[in-house]
Amino acid sequence: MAKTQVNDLDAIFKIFSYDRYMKTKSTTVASTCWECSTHCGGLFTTEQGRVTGITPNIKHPASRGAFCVKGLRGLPELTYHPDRILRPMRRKGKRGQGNWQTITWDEALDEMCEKFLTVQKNYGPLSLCGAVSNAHFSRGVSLALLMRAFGSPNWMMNQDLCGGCRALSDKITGLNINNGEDIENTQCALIVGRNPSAADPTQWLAIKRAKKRGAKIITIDPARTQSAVISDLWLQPKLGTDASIALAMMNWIISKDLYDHKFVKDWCHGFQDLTERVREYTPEMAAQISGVKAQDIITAAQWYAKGPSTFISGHGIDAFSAGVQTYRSFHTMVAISGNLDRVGGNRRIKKPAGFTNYIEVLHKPEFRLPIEIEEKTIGADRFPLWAGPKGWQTACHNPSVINAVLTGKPYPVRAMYVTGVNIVVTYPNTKKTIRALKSLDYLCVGTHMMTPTAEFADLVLPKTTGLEDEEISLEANGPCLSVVQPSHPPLGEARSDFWIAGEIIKRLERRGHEQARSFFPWKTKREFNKYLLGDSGINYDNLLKKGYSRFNYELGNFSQDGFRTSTGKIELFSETLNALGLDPLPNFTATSGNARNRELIEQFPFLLLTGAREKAYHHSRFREQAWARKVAPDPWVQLHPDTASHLGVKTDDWILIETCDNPGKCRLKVKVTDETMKGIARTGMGWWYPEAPGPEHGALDINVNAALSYDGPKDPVTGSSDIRGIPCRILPV
Ligand SMILES: Nc1nc2c(c(=O)[nH]1)N[C@H]1C(S)=C(S)[C@@H](COP(=O)(O)OP(=O)(O)OC[C@H]3O[C@@H](n4cnc5c(=O)[nH]c(N)nc54)[C@H](O)[C@@H]3O)O[C@H]1N2
Ligand SMILES: Nc1nc2c(c(=O)[nH]1)N[C@H]1C(S)=C(S)[C@@H](COP(=O)(O)OP(=O)(O)OC[C@H]3O[C@@H](n4cnc5c(=O)[nH]c(N)nc54)[C@H](O)[C@@H]3O)O[C@H]1N2
Ligand code: SF4
Ligand SMILES: [Mo]
Repeated sequence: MAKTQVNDLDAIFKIFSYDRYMKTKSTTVASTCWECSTHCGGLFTTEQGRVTGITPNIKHPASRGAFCVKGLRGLPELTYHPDRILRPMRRKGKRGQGNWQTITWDEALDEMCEKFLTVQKNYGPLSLCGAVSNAHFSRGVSLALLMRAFGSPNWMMNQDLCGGCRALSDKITGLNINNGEDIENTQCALIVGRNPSAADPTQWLAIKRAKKRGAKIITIDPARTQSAVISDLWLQPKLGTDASIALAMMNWIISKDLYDHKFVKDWCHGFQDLTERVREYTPEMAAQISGVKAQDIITAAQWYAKGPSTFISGHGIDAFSAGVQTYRSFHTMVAISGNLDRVGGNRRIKKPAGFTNYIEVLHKPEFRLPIEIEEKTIGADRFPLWAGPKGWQTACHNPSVINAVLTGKPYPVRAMYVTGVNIVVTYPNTKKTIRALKSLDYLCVGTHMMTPTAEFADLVLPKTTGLEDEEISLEANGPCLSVVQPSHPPLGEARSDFWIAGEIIKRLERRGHEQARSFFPWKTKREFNKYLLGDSGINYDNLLKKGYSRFNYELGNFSQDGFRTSTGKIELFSETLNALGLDPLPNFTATSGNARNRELIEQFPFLLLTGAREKAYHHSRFREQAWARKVAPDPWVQLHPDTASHLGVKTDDWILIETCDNPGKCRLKVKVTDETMKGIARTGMGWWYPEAPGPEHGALDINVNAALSYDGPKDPVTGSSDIRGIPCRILPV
């Protein structure tokens, strides 16, 4: 994959150097890249209406000069791509046939409003559902509030496949530390299921600086990632067994009296229960479960306990059927070791007093539907901490929505507005997702490019890119606020998700639904952004000038801030889980892959790992860009040399992957490497070819989600499905 220099950050820094920026006579704004949740600060230079230079903003407190090729090339090439959709389009002919008619915004918005009202009248408001990536910048909030304005609590976000287990464990435990790693000051970085060199340049540069300073680096990953290579200690566990390692580390920390007595006494609930629980997880037992040497687990525990240590975690231990308890095992260790909210540890999320973040908007009483309606949110009955009124972001349980569309149970879902998410490619079971979309009465999709999801729409709306919009975001890793600001007006007739929501609200008002406005009181994005800033005292003009704003914060002020749990303490023993009849203590549960029976092992002898990040792509994005396809032309699957020779395949051969519970297949190109473990097929995600025949454009062929099921084992808290550790077989093409 890493064939060209384009993939090399240093080379890019040279091309887009400060010198070149200083010599350019043109307008430059200090903005933020929104292509991924790293949110790197950059200086965006525009000449004759086009962004011609992007330079990392070295002063930005969160990213500190980090940037990546997706922001440098992907973002501008997406914005100026000749195939970018720049006008609203209405379907002509059958769904998925690819015939479109350009229409005006007035026609598009009137149609969308009318169709949604018709479905609302025929099937009730709950039959309307939205879909978005998450409450990331304003698009998630805009979508959720728009659905509420129609009377529906139903919207999907893909966090069950992303960071949902981490977020819920964090919330249940009472930590509030998402993204607050203080890598700059740490003495020990514990990196678990995270591949920062591919996924997060800010984190990766900070880790390299920590290494240079002499901090210990520990990586827990079944694959030899770049962070494993630079680590002082690399633990290579079997897939999905990390909880056993964390529990054994705690066993050691407690039995050797290395925990933080004062913090445990003052602020932790259930230490005695936790002590009992971890007693059985000796390093030897965890070694048996995970395949990692007991001595390595002990060394990791010693280094981590000495601290200050920061826990850096990722998707590799999230988004699977034991995700929450795996995270609980590490999160409780962060607490008892005293690494919470200290210099060099894991900071709690800081924000300026008076500032409102996106998730808080979702939970404000003035924007809520009546509780008896919110309780009907799809999935709230099975996963109440995830979906519905008490849910993390109040969103639905996605696989249950897909089933509701297809079966009408618990009630019909007949119209959808999908924006900022490419669900045909990124949800497991592509065939089923397509079937669901095709069966809808009405589907509207907001997008930049014609994607396999947009192909099934009745109406396609053209979206602004991160070079054309204004947004505010709280960066926990700064901590700071940062701003995205437009480098130029939107091309063509592209509009923001916020604008679209506002226009639909106007139409609802005109049609006699005056209550709709109460869910969306802001007339402009600027007004909304000022609402977020509230009385924080942060000056909007200064924010625009610098691109970021720092604010003062204190560490470890526990008596002032407290913890948002029922006991007011960090809940090692979770009263919330206990009340739901779930295990209140962290545990290790074997995932479907590790608990296989013999028959399954014979038929599906390998384990599939999906989602390894590629530097040139953001999920399914940028597949239309020539540079990216040159860097990474095809979907690859890593196989260990022994596995490859057992199968009789070599690098560049194509193979088919089939998993134990989905009849679909995925075609992938082999890369033989000892970076990955024996018996594992390690691949990425998000593949489709824009040039392949539509409407799927390869999404049923080379997209790994075509081979996965969304109906398998689920995490009991988040309802997350296994997207790795799944028994699979490998067939020749
Ligand atoms: N270039 C690029 N960057 C991205 C993205 C992108 O698409 N492209 N996507 C962004 C998004 S939304 C996300 S969620 C993040 C995800 O990025 P990360 O959080 O880094 O997650 P992954 O790349 O899925 O996996 C990280 C590591 O977990 C390992 N792993 C897999 N299974 C296990 C296991 O059972 N135990 C342990 N300990 N490790 C395991 C994998 O081998 C991999 O090296 O990346 C973000 N950054
Ligand atoms: N098997 C498997 N499946 C996975 C994963 C995995 O590891 N394995 N990873 C999961 C993870 S972590 C994630 S985060 C998801 C990602 O899933 P998606 O969010 O579906 O992934 P993207 O390809 O980023 O799709 C975003 C779409 O929104 C459009 N878009 C981008 N910016 C904007 C905007 O500002 N407004 C609007 N309206 N549209 C915009 C893009 O053009 C693109 O079509 O996939 C999940 N699916
Ligand atoms: S890591 Fe890359 S894509 Fe993500 S915000 Fe930074 S520059 Fe943009
Ligand atoms: Mo994600």
